[in-house]
Amino acid sequence: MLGALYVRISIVTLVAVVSTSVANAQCSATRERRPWRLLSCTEQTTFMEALQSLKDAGVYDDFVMTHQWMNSDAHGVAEFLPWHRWFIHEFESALREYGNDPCITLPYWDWEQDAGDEFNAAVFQPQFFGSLTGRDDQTGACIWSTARGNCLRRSLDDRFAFWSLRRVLGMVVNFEQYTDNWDSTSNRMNGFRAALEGGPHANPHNFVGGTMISMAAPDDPLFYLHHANVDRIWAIWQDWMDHDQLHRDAYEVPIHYEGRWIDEPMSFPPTEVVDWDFRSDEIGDYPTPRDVLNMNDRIRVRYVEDQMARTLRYTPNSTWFESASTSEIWVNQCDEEDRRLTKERKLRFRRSHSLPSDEDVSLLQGASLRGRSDSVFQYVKDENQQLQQYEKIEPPTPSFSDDGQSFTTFISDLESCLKMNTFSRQDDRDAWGRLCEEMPLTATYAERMAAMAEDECDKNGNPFGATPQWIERMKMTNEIVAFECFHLPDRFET
Ligand SMILES: *[C@@H]1O[C@H](CO)[C@@H](O)[C@H](O)[C@H]1NC(C)=O
Ligand SMILES: [Cu+2]
Repeated sequence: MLGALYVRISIVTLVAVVSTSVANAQCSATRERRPWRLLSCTEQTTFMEALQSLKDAGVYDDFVMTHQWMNSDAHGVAEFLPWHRWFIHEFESALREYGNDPCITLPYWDWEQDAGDEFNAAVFQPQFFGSLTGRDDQTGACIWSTARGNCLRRSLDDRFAFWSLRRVLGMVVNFEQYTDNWDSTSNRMNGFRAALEGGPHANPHNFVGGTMISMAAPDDPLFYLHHANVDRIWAIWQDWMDHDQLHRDAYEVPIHYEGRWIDEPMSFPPTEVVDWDFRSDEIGDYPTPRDVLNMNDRIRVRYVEDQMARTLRYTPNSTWFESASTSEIWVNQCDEEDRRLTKERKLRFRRSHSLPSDEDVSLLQGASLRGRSDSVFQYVKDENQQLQQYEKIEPPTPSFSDDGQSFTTFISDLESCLKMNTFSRQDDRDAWGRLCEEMPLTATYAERMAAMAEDECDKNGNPFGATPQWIERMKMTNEIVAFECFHLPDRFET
């Protein structure tokens, strides 16, 4: 009896101690955001629970309404990046306030790692709503409802492949300014912000589809993980361009920002409209873009990341990034069993939902999924009448006219091209041999080298994945390899 009482008291005491320590928890001053795929299963579960708490408290829906409310003040304009930086920062604060972990941070979805294998992205695993459709794929039950009370919709559309790492980095290193030098009152169609917004930011929205392509996109929790990644890419660009070293007063238009409103408080709905107060205690108002340009000024966020910086062979500012060393590869902490289940689930999904009808097939043929004109996907029926997807590469036809003289010249040029094939590595020899046949014979040596680099890029998915020895042998600098690998977004003129 006494024993039982004692035990009971100590449990009560323990609970009291735990809740006090939760309330007084000292989180580190800087919020460290990590990739979803690297969280442990427990961390992923904690995050899901925090989302649910936010939803139950009605606060989650405030964020959806805020995003819809601010549509034209936050999209297609200068504020796009700083506005979303603050928006997700506040969402993270809300997760801390309403969830069980007062020090929780927003994970990010580094979709560039999933480029080319979109359906297998770790974010679609069972711990993250499990479903590629927004419904439980066993029971069909709705597992997350929108602010308007409908079931979350997703309709994955693989015509919108994610930007690969090399494409994203190509954008990062090639845009020198936040915007162009044009008239500062019009909306910008060029510069880093426009490229990021219209290019790699747009594709995951379009790929996930459904709710994610509406202005109610924050109804889909993937929105926050996606935008954390967009924010991280902006931060990488800022760091790469040395904007991290600047005092807040030194930020200027058009290099670091665009338009006239760098010192105007950004637009968020007042507390009469939504309950969440978007004003910053520290600033005493809604933040200005300048307030959030430096990640270690009014906000304190640090991205833990294992790819971009390593790939650029560049040590990022440790105030902004915790980066893997050049030799480290970080692995997923969630267990193998989950991964296996996820894979099976996805296979099921592909069988039941995703295989296109015969009609779709003709539409999909010719669509370039990787932004490369020579790479198309083809759907073919196998012996069981199941549609199977194949990637088909159409080699360019060698161009020569078929009169005898040109043909003789072609053969001798081809032979001399093949004679230059002195590479020691079999891969390189194969590539060169193929290029001799595929490229116009008028191609210069440099053009062939560039094509070799491109070939390497395609294989590795990562220009800097080419070893230093390879680059040395190719007599190339990193910059040239990078340039050849990247497909920059089209630049529009107003
Ligand atoms: C790193 O970032 C901090 C904060 O923006 C800045 O004060 C510092 O100068 C930067 N360090 C380097 C080496 O650029
Ligand atoms: Cu948005």
